[in-house]
Amino acid sequence: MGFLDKIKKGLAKTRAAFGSMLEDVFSNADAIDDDFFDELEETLILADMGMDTVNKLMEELRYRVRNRGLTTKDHVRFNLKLILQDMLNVGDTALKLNTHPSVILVIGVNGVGKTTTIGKIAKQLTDQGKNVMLVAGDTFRAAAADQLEIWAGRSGASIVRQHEGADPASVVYDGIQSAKAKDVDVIIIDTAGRLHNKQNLMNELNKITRIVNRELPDADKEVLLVLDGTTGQNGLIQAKTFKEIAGVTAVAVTKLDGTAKGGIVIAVADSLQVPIKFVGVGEQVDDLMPFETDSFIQALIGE
Ligand SMILES: Nc1nc2c(ncn2[C@@H]2O[C@H](COP(=O)(O)OP(=O)(O)OP(=O)(O)O)[C@@H](O)[C@H]2O)c(=O)[nH]1
Ligand SMILES: [Mg+2]
Repeated sequence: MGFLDKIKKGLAKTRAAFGSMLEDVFSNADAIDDDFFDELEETLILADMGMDTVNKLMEELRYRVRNRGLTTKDHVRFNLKLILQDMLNVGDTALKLNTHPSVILVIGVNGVGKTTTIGKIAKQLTDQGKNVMLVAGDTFRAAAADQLEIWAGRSGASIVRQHEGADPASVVYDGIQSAKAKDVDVIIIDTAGRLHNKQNLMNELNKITRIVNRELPDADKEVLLVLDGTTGQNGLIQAKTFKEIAGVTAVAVTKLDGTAKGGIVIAVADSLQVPIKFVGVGEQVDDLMPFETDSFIQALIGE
């Protein structure tokens, strides 16, 4: 299955809801007037694009209609697409991993899909011939490292883990030493995502980051925030908190196959101003797609 077909399939629920509503808004409009704008606005909000992002988008669209003399529905539709694309274009969508080793620190609240996403990314990197090491920085439960180990097996990555309850920063330290000895290309660090105590989480992530920066000062580092696409506006609030405490450089939005509210991807990119680098569209190893703005918009709202 090609990239576009796969993302279309992954976004099927969103397409069925949002895409068809958008079709209706355009086909029912007699003119590009206030009624049209109101209905469009409502549709975007229902797709979970978030108030702030929708307001910004509507303002820009109205401006263009007024000042660029957009008179046909096709022109307006085309400009809507361009504005959405602009909103997603907030940085490079590819991971920057040019140093040996380079590091991906993966963060996010419980159950969003961190470990699964790590496994899928590891597979993509090993398929490119890279030597990948997974580090079990989620020491909260033994099962977390076991789950990571299964993904290491599936992807051909190595793994560094310690006992349950170990200090995550010490596991990361071990991982880095081992990675240096083994000529690893990419180190991917799993973390626990208990957000109910922000201070704890902040301390833990700070400690991990300090170790990474001290041991690998010149390495390329990505801080990948994983968000569950089905949690809607709640996910957006989590995203803002993590951005504040951890200097997020990349976002993966998972479980888009399970939601009709895929518009959240646009809200996240726009309000965080951090590029979406992956979208998850299923539980299998190849169900994580490197993000492509144009294909995403095409899958979301059609030609
Ligand atoms: N449908 C679907 N399920 C997904 C996707 N990504 C992850 N999942 C599922 O979400 C569940 C949680 O995934 P994990 O990877 O364990 O999440 P986590 O963030 O590591 O969770 P904790 O370690 O408990 O914090 C699993 O059942 C995954 O199979 C996706 O893109 N689509
Ligand atoms: Mg996990």
